[in-house]
Amino acid sequence: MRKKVILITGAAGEVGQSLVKHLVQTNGTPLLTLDIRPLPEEFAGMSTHLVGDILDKNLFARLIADYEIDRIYHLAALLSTRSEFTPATAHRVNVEGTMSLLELASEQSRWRGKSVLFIFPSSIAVYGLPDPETKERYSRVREFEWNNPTTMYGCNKLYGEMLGSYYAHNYQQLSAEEPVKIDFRCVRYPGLISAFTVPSGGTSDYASEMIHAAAQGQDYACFVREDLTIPFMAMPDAVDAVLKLADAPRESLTQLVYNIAGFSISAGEIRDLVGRAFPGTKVTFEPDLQRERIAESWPIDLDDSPARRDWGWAPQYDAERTFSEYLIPNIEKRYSTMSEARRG
Ligand code: AKB
Repeated sequence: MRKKVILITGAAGEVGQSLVKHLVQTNGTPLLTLDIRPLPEEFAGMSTHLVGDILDKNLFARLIADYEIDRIYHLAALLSTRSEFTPATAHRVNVEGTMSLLELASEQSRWRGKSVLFIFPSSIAVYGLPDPETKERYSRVREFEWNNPTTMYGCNKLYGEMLGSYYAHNYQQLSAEEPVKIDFRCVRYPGLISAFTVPSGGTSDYASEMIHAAAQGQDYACFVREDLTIPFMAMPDAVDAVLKLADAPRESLTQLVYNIAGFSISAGEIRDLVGRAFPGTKVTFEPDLQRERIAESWPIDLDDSPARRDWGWAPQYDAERTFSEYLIPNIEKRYSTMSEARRG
């Protein structure tokens, strides 16, 4: 008898940890979590956790044999900066890894005679605005505009979206018998900010790095210039979005890929909020022009009206509330606990 589960890849990552905590409280289906890293101790008993590589074909054969996978949150990915240093590895993880998961979902859909729901987090990195003037003119981009990614990661995510749409609409379209197709759904995330985890390998990381440095009383040199603006989102909204999209009736969706906006903010405005929360911390702007160019090619904001219309998306955290109610209280608790632990 195969055990019915929800599969989460990249579960030890930023979104993964928040999603596991949420699903354990709200969804009765057991969780099967997969990551190349173990989950932190506090997650013990919350899921069946597999430390493994999404490129490991043997691992997938085991998953197919042992589990009935009802839903997949495919979060595993190398982010934009990391991917620029190892583009070929990024392609393998971000594209071939996604292909393996789509094949797994199709195989399970065929076996169950019922679509597997496949949630895929894409990114603002699929966009490529050619210059600051165009970025100003198209300040709130729509899903079909400027899909010209300038990074390996952006290319991987855009192709991942297309692969998901293929498996959902056109998979095995020449076979005599119509196959049971997967139910693929995707959100394009802005930069995400968590109070409980520090990001690694992304270009939007400067926001979290600045906040977490200030919380520890450390000065921070920001690698993008002060007035550079891109959209961000608080982690609770990021988790809420994929849960809401996953629970939306299929017939209410008019597209498979959705922008979701949080708040659009410049690096200087983040510095101001950090300065108010942690008076005395020093933030300087020492742009790394190569990394800055990547963020410069990303939009100022996103038009997320289709998500609002089709599945009732509405972010709960604007910049003010993200800092005052989510980040500052939790980050202060995190670092005071850590320093107490250090003092032993
Ligand atoms: C990155 O910076 O690479 C990610 C993203 C915006 O998708 N945080």
